[in-house]
This record gives sequence, structure tokens and C-alpha cells, in this order.
Amino acid sequence: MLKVYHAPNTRSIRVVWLLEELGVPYEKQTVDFSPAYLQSPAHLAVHPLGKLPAVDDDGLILNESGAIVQYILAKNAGSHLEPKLGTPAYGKYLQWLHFAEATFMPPVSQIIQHTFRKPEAERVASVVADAQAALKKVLAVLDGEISGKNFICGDDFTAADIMLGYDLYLCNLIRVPLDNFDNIRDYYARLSARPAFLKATGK
Ligand SMILES: N[C@@H](CCC(=O)N[C@@H](CS)C(=O)NCC(=O)O)C(=O)O
Repeated sequence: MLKVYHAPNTRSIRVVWLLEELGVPYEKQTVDFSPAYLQSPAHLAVHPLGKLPAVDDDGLILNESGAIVQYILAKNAGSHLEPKLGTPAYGKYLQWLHFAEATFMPPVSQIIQHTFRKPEAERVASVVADAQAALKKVLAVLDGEISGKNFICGDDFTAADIMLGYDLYLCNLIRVPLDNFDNIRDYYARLSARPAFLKATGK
């Protein structure tokens, strides 16, 4: 059975949320999200950078959240969580699935690192200011895209919403102001009311 290495508030939420939406059985191993544990030989064996998430699927170790999501979907091909392979809708779906980690997350991570995760002496205020400006642009694009839609691909909830939903969960956690982004606020309200989201985030 697929084992998910998980810690609250981390990207492993994406994996648990996906598995809950699919109704696929899995084993969740909640680990200590401390530098000491993440850099321990036991954890480096499943994630050589000492991060989360990681999964162990009968000996196959994977540790990049978007890739894990695509792998699980490929093993559950034809699920309701992605458009039909090779269609234009699938192209758009893939774009947003990857946008979540490749474009949306970097400024969010920089804000987190330089406001509370790094030791105070290593925090750089200008990095936070630049990241906030970059994040505003990302949010404006997303807000425009989601306008008039229930989910990022239209009427149907997909795994791209799980990838993006985690980004919005973090924005909410670190209190990124969303006052000017009404469409995003409504979108996140829809996502965060889903039972699988509540289960994955422990709410
Ligand atoms: N691109 C990777 C990023 C993994 C990542 O940065 N994970 C964070 C938790 S959300 C982590 O483990 N950080 C611990 C650290 O950097 O020490 C993914 O999507 O899996």
C-alpha cells in the first residue's frame, strides 16, 4: 500500500487530499517536521534533500509533490480528477497543475523563509518586498483566470485545484491579503469546504 510521509501544513497535504478525493487506501506516516528529523538518515533515505512530501509505493520512492500527484493519477487512470489525456482541456489542466509549484510557490516560499523560517539575522527585507510584488502579479493572473468558473478547469474539480488549493491554504496561513481578489476568495472557500481538504488539513 502507498505510504505517504506527511507533516501538517506541508505540501504532503496535496498528496493526502488527492488520495482522499480518489478514495484510494493509503498509509499516512506523520513525521516530525524539525531540521533534526528531516536531516536524519531515516528521512534522507526517502527524501535526499530532507524535505516533504515523499511516498513509498511498494519500494518505489518518489519525492516531488507534483510528480507524486501525476503518478497517483496515472495509476488511477480515467479518474474524475483530470480531463481526458491529450485533449486541449488536458493541456490547460497541466499548465495550472505545474503553475502551482513552479510559479505560484516560489514567492510564497520566499516570504515564509524571510519572515519567520530563517534565523532573524539571515532574513532580508528586500527579498520579502520583491516576493510580495511577484505574488501580487501571480494572484492577479489567477483571479482573472478563475473569474466566472467554479474550478480552474471550469465546472469540474481536478487535481490542478488540489495543487493550487495548497498554495492558497499557505497564503491563508501566512495571512497574504486577498482583499482585491474576490474570485480567489470565493474559489478558496469552495476548495476548503471539501471533505477531502478538511481531512488532509486536519480541520
Ligand atoms: N518542489 C518540492 C518542494 C518540497 C519542499 O520544499 N517541502 C517543504 C515542506 S512544504 C520542506 O520540506 N521544507 C523543509 C526544509 O526546506 O527544510 C515539492 O513540491 O515537493
